[in-house]
Amino acid sequence: MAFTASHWGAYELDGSGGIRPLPDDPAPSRIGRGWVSAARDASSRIMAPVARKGWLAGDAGGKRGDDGYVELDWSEAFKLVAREIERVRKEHGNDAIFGGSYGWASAGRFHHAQSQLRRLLNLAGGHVGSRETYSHAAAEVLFPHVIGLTNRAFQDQMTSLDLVAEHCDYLLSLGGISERTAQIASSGVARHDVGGALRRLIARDAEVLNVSPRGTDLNGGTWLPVRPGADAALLLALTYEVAMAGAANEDFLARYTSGWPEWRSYLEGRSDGIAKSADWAAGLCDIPSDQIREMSRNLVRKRSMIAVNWGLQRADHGEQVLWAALGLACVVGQIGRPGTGFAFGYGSTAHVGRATRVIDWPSVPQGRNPISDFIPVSRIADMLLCPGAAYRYNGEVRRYPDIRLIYWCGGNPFHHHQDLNRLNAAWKRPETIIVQDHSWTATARRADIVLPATSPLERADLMMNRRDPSLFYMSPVLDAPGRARDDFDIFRGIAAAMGLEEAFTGGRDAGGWIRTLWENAREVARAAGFSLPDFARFAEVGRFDVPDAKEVRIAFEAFMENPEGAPLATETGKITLHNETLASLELASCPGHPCWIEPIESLLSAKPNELHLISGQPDTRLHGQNDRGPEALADKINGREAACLNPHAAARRGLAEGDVIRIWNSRGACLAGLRFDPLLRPDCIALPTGAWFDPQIIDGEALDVHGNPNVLTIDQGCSELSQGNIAHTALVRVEKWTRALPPLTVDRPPDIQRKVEV
Ligand SMILES: Nc1nc2c(c(=O)[nH]1)N[C@H]1C(S)=C(S)[C@@H](COP(=O)(O)OP(=O)(O)OC[C@H]3O[C@@H](n4cnc5c(=O)[nH]c(N)nc54)[C@H](O)[C@@H]3O)O[C@H]1N2
Ligand SMILES: Nc1nc2c(c(=O)[nH]1)N[C@H]1C(S)=C(S)[C@@H](COP(=O)(O)OP(=O)(O)OC[C@H]3O[C@@H](n4cnc5c(=O)[nH]c(N)nc54)[C@H](O)[C@@H]3O)O[C@H]1N2
Ligand SMILES: [Mo]
Repeated sequence: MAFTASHWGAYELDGSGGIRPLPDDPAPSRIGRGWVSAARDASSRIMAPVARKGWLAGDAGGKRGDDGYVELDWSEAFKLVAREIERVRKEHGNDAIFGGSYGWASAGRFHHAQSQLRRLLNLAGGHVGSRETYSHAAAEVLFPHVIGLTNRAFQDQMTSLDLVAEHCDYLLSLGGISERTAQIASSGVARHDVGGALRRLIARDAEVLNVSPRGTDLNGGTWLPVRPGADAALLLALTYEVAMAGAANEDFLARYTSGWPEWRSYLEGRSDGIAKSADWAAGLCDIPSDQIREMSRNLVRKRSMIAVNWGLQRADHGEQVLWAALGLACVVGQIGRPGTGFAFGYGSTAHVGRATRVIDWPSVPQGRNPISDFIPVSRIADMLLCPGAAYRYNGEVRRYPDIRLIYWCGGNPFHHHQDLNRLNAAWKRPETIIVQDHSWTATARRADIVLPATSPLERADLMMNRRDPSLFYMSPVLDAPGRARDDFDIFRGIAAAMGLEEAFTGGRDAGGWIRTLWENAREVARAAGFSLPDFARFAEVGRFDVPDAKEVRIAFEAFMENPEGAPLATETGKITLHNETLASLELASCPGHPCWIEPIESLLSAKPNELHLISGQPDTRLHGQNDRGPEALADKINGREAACLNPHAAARRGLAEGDVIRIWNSRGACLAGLRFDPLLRPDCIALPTGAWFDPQIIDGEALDVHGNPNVLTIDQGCSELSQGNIAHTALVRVEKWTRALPPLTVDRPPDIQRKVEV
């Protein structure tokens, strides 16, 4: 059997150019339905290497996004890129090259776009990189301080959802546990089983609370429509009420935590005169105080799990909600038992809380980056706009580098970044921008040199995900379109033009690398106690399932069993509820214990008619990927991304389902199609991410005519600690669009001149 794989699932080849979901995947993702057609869509695929006309003529970047291209031969493209990298190195040094290149690229182990890019740039003297992710930067920076674990290590030991399904009686879920987001797992997924665990839990008559502005964030249970951005207030009040009722688990707190007295003193209002009671929180989080008190009793009385999704910390002061939820779980004192305690990210991807062995499969060696400079990943526009400026990050004062050349491969900043109009201005500043992608994304349309990569459907590879027990040999499904080449081949050509070919390839072609990775994987398997077939056999059968892969886990288990012998790597060896290191930084945006800080924008300070924007992950695609495929297109209204609004909120504004609406604030405006959703707070609007950014000037105003929420979001770090993005913190207004509907431009390639001339 032949297979292929993606971040949203693994597939069998049907033998006639198509794919079908695995027969043993209980809930295949809808994203896969749009995949092959999106890859075949000639109007959105990059067919040949091109260079921007204005850039060739020496313009300074001002016309990026608004210029034509000329086609190049591959050999010319290689020379041009090599020459640019060498010029910038010589004139400005390697710390003027940005190779952070954040993004999800595709799932294969060998053709991993960022690994290939970094392998080349590292050989060429290095590059400025980036730290953390857009997914959960606040957690990545906070967790090492307060639990002594990286987010990755914590995820690896996350209490198994199976145990929650079996043992938990009271699931307090903040932001829900959604099968929409559980369609995805970075590096590939063979089974979608989050929904099954939830159904088993609900069938046991466990009480399940979906604390979220959207009722659809959890399938089943009771919906508590919290005011977005105010969950931290709810969590502080729950903690306060548990403590005031004399129900805090003092043994647990003494044995496993430090700093409870200081935090308690804040909760009681000794530092600021405000007791963080249910009565105080009700007005903030919009959940009645009686209900908060009842919840506080249930958390203690029942076997309870407090689960926070990733989205909650993608917000202003995102650290607080996480730390407060962890603190509450400590005060309740059920961490370390099966199915109870604290969890982060159930449902945010398919693998969080999955009860399978974690095995570290080999990957492409990236080499060593001689340049140590980096930025927190979402500070990209700040970096480009303010070279040399000082900023704070995780206890340091740092300065932004002066970037002259950007190389982006496998990511789409004009999808993922906030305040895209600001990024658009910042993006004009570097001397040269090189983008390598398979599709004409908004980022590719804003590059000076664009190199066409193959998509994973057009090459062989391996799916080996450390959190998934099924391994696949990925067979090509389609021929590469136009003159597209795989990333490895492109970098090999550039490396050759720089005299680095042998060092880059290590003497192997792509097939040789894939075979080598497999041989290394066989070693890993041997050490793990089982054997993998030889390469020829694996390529033939296409799939291997790790034997006895089931492994249920309880977070913090070793520490709980032996807090002195297996202390956490925090300042006290315990979970810190007050943290001296953080307190000593004296950051108003992230003090030394979990606290309430009103977000920069929220419904608490909104003007009449303003709505809170929820720009979560799209159901029909992965971010911007497959947006030109049929599954995503069929979901649009009049070709515009669909925004959901409560029918009452729509009626008050004279809006009907199917209308095209304009959503705007001081940062920007976009069009969207209107869909009704009664399970959404009436003061919120939900516009998923991922519609390809299509900014146009309409009657003198900048308008994204397609429906990308990132023209509306705020480009600011969530604190001076983590500097994570705050995508979920934004207010907007909405009105009916009554003027002529501007046609999209992202449905066709930019203007390309087929003349070969450099
Ligand atoms: N408003 C708002 N914004 C958000 C979020 C939010 O919640 N709200 N979420 C954020 C989060 S969590 C994330 S992770 C980011 C995601 O942001 P990104 O990861 O940047 O989004 P993708 O669309 O997945 O971009 C991957 C790109 O890689 C390309 N690609 C795929 N395969 C290959 C390959 O083999 N080679 C090459 N060269 N290219 C390839 C794809 O065509 C695509 O353009 O968005 C963030 N942005
Ligand atoms: N289908 C699909 N699945 C995906 C992805 C995709 O692109 N498509 N992307 C993947 C990636 S990269 C990531 S990082 C994960 C992200 O996974 P999540 O972060 O869990 O997903 P989001 O959709 O950003 O947010 C989930 C829900 O949080 C709720 N929410 C927003 N703000 C608040 C708040 O203030 N309080 C409360 N209580 N709830 C709030 C919203 O109602 C939203 O529906 O998803 C992954 N899964
Ligand atoms: Mo993400």
